[in-house]
Amino acid sequence: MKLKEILAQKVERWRKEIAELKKEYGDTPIQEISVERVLGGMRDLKTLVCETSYLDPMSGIRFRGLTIAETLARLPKRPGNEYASPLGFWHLLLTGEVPTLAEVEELEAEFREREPLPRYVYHMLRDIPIDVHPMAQLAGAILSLQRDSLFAKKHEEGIPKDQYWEYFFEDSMNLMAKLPTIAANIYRRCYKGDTYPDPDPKEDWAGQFAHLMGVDSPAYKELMRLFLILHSDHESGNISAHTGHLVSSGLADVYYSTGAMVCGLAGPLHGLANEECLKWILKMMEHYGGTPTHEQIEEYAWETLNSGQVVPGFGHAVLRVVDPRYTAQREFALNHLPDDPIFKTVSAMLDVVPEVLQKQGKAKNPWPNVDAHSGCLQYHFGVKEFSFYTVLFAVSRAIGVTAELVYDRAVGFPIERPKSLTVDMLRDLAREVKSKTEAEKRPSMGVIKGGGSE
Ligand code: CMX
Repeated sequence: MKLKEILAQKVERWRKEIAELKKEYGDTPIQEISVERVLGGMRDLKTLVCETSYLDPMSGIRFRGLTIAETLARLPKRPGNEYASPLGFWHLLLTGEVPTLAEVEELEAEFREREPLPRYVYHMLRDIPIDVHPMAQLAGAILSLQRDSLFAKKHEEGIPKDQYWEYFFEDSMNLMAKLPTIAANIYRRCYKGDTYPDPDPKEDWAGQFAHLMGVDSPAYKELMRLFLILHSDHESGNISAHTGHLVSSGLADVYYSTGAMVCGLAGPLHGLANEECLKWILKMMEHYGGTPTHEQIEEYAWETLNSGQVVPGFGHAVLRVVDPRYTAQREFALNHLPDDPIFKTVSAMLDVVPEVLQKQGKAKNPWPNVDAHSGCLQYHFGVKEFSFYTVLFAVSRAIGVTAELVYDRAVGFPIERPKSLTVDMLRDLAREVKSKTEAEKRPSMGVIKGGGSE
């Protein structure tokens, strides 16, 4: 069955589920908010709904209830391939169902039809100075495609609200089909002498991306499949996913929302950490003249911390264990590049850096995250241009974000509009609540019979 038809069958049930939840528990409080949470980036506040994935602090990400290992095992693969196509994975995120190989191939064919870029996008990319960061180029190219948004057009014509999701879905299909071509175009223009391989109709979506970048080794295409699945979705509170969700809540279409998501991902504490981490490793290797010893990594990590910087690739706002996305990439490396010197350094960092961070005593999570590993794999296959790494992350994150956007419009989530207070108001409110709570806790003064005052 076609993906859109499967979705159409689900939408009614999703709407009913939300309506029932609201009716039955709408005014039930589920959490208290402390001042620390308000000042601390809203950590742990349960204020978002995300159906595509859930992040458990101790066991990591689950996509539609499946761990990474279960996801990789259950998605159908082309015969001879090590990893499944990310398009089958997109189907899973969108619908909650594992597709058949035939359904994935149908989606691949539909993407191929929607793949060609309008000429003006090529022209726009040609005119951007080559030293504009590839993430800014990517955001610009995505925004330029907004011209063709079906949702924006239909909304202007006045379609009813219950049809919004259909055009969010169509826009997502069109954008996702074009993203590898846009990203590869940025890569070839910035780093590969402005030369471009022709698309190969036999490739799947991920293989085509690698091919258009000019990296045709079968192992790299497998890495691309794995990478694009792993980086896609991490529930909806992270900066990039949340930005996409927030922007679309005002009914900005998929192009605006995904462009905003890309901008959110571009910060060094978020997606750009993959670029930062490999830079950190290579600088350390250069500093010590080769693969560093454990003692040298320890020294270098302390130098970084003592100069007031973070060790990129370590720590996480939610996770409290080694990121399973790191582990999945490590398994790939053990299979495909066990002797790579950068991989050996990444492995040694796992032995050393968490202990250093624990000794420093600031980071709540000293373990490596996804970004500690991804750069080393790209570098191994000749993709040595760090500034491009977050673009790869962004193409993957679009898989998760577009799936969330379609769901958001299907169930008709309203505009997001939390309340803000001034510092004085927050202090006054906190003072009032604190004195009330303390008064309630104080033991009541019993009346002493026959005593003095009443
Ligand atoms: N190196 C040094 N210090 C770190 C650290 C690290 N890797 N991770 C956390 N800390 C510090 C924080 O900077 C913070 O210090 P201050 O109190 O001086 O502000 C303190 O430890 C407490 O932070 P936390 O509650 O443990 O972590 P946060 O939720 O505030 O931040 C994150 C999470 C990811 C931004 C942080 O761990 C970090 O900066 N890591 C390095 C950058 C990185 O790898 N980012 C990628 C994350 C994955 C992704 O989103 O792509």
